[in-house]
Amino acid sequence: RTVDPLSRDETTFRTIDELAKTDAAAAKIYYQHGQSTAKRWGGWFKKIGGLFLRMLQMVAVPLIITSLLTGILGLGGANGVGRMFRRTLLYYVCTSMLAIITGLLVVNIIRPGLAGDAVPVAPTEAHEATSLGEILFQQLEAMIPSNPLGALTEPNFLSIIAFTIAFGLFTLSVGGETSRRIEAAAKAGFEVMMAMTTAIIKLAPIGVLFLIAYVTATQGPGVFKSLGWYVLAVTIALAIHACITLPLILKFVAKRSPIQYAKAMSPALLTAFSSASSNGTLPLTMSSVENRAGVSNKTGSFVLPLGATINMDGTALYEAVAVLFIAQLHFGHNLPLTQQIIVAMTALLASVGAAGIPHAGLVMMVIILHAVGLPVEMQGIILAVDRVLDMARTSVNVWSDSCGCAVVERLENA
Ligand code: DAS
Repeated sequence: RTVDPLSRDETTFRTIDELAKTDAAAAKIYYQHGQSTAKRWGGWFKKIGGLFLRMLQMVAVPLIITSLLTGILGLGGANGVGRMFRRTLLYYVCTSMLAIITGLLVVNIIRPGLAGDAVPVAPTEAHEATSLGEILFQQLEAMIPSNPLGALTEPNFLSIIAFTIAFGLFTLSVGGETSRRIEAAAKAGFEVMMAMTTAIIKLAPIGVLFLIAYVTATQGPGVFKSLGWYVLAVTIALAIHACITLPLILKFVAKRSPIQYAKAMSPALLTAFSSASSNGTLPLTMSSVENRAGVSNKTGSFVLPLGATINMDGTALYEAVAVLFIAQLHFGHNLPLTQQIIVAMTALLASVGAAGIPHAGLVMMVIILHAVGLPVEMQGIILAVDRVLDMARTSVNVWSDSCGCAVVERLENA
């Protein structure tokens, strides 16, 4: 034993188990000693890895605003915000909420954050937060910024997303030159923000290295076992949504054969998987939906561009699962139901605000972690597996947009 602070004269030990108990105590002290070293180093890992997360936070707000405005103002050319818009929006909200509920069910059943033997960072007792009504009202209040510019500096993401949507819709209602000017500015801004975000994402491997080192140093290697369960939970939830929920909607609402429709959309779905970018896949999604799935140009050119920006079932589901996983890791227990409702509502808005570019869901994760009071560094652990999950959730995003075309077309012609 190199460090044996409890060593005493051997003769004092009367039985083996007393020796074992002493060994265990010595080992425990050694482990804690090791832990405190790891914690000290972990501090530096956290600081350096945290720089990468701060850069993600830096682009989140301008990316949300330009992406949302570009998506909404893109409707300007189409037939405005009439009945088709309302039906399209209803489909988006319903399918995104179904995706989030599926994600929450799976992550509450599998409980990936508790599956490994990771050391919780801040073990606390599960406690019910304030009443459901208060929670819901707080969320509603958060979406009406008393000072929109102030919301930018907090940042209060829910307010920013809600205000940007309102600004976009009112810009559409004003129309004319004003609308065209703002749309041009939004598009230009979005291009710049995409370039900046892509450049930052290139630093991800370095950020991942330090953040994984931090999480491992502070929570022990058991955290990787949890990570495996997390990937499984996201994959199962995405599969349920893409292979059960959406096909049921296709079959019973759009009256289309899910298998035929999926075959028709396969070029777009495969491209979405490999590129992890809804925006990048959009031209192919539009041509597949029109030329292979037989949806009219009028519907496709309305539902898809907007959907690529604000309808992201895969991302919404992923945000809900990831945040609950982080909470399980952090607190050592599941979030209470009222907090899970905050996660659900924030995940919906975060998926609306997420841009259709690689790792957009990761950038938006910061919002929900803020909303439920979790430290942003905890996000570090899921950075390592974000790329492969991004490919899967982007395919689900595009698959949901494609199904949306069939549903809206059916409702418009019913
Ligand atoms: N990659 C995003 C997309 O293109 C989705 C995400 O990052 O969550 O849809």
